[in-house]
Amino acid sequence: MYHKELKPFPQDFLWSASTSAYQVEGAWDEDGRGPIAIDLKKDLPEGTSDYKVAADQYHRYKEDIALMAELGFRAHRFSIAWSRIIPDGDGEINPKGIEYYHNFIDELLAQNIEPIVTMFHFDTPIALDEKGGWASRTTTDAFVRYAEVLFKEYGSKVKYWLTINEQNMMILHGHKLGIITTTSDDPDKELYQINHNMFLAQAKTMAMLHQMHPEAKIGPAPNISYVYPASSKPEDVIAADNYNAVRNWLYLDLAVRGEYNTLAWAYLEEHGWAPTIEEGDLEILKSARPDFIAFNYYNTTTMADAPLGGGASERSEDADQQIAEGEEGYFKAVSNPHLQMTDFGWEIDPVGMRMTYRAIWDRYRLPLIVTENGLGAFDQLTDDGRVHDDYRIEYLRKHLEQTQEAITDGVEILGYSPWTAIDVVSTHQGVAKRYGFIYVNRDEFDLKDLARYRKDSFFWYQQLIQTNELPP
Ligand code: BGP
Repeated sequence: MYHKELKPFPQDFLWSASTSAYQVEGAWDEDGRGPIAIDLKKDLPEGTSDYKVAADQYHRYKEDIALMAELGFRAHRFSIAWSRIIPDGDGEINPKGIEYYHNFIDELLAQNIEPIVTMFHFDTPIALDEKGGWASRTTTDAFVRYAEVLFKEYGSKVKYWLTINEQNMMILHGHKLGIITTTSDDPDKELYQINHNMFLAQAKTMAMLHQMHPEAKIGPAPNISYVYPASSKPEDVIAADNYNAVRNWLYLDLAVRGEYNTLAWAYLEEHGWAPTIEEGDLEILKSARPDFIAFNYYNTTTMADAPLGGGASERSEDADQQIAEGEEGYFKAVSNPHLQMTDFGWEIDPVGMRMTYRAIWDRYRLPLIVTENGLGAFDQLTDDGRVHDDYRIEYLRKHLEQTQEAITDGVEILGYSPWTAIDVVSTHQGVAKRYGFIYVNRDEFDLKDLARYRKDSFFWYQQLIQTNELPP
């Protein structure tokens, strides 16, 4: 298939960029916000900042939104911190937290920027962790109550809702990121119970929004990336297919079809990790339907057959949300020799993004929104008050070219919201790993003046949004 003419981006395409509360807001113990696990984490990777000040957006949101408006965002994806709204997760509602997000959303709307709200981005209130965390249905119920508060407060202002950010990465890599706590002596079994409880919370929440605000839209936001076989060897293809089931389709089959993926379920049973399913659970899972699928995409994964004794991954030690762990006897994660890597060892695969769009669309036929994609790099602020991040422009351009290819292939895509609108603290690699269009003047431990600077990518994205096409 060869296209001479690519279809244009739709006129109402949601050009956006993303952040998450704990990575951008700071003000970690102000105005009644309750603590989350990562606030108190003692063993942050060496040399990396904590999240207590982050980009200080809590105090500077007006300035940040003015910059977003200047850039031309049509939408902005951000998350609401559960522990600002209900500090201990399931107790009293905090009026200051409610007010903050009213102000934030009103400011976006005043600038004609459509809010895309993530309800939960890695930040379980610690008081709930102490009651058993997501392994307990106390947390599931608490989440549904929190969702109800959000829908009552903001439901008439917010059209696009995302339930849970990267549930799959919380299950597969949550320990490494310090965002999931397990207490039992069979942590993997506990993780898949956590997973099940999150699916229930998500399904109930989607059904509730549809009832309370039929005009609003809601979807899941996992990290989806297509899994390639290392070769055409049939055993490699089976390994890749199995990992696709465990990494990707388990999450979307539940969110969209309300059922466990067969291959993933077989994998869970074989390990003794199948969750306890209580009476009524399957009906709850079946009762909900998302309006769209949001997904985060950074790169693909490549898997080979994994005979016992052959190791699980070429890069087990580096494993994180984009460097797969693999599992001996099941799938062995290997590097893809056709791809380059970022400064942080993540493979770069724009064509894989087209493949990922196609795979999700083929399977579910729901409109898609990209809620993360982007390049983490060691940006340098230069004397002219700019960051010359041509490498980021290149990265975004290539992924958007493939997005246009996918649109031309017939995939329905509603919007693109790269990571990040403004520099934030990375999940485990500090402040130095920057993604933003807007630079924040601080280092790992020196907060400097936290001033904002426009990067070259800011002006590039501005032009793109103005013209609705990739700049020449
Ligand atoms: C995703 C998360 C984000 C995020 C991004 C980049 O997994 O949803 O919260 O930070 O990846 O990852 P990192 O910060 O590790 O570079």
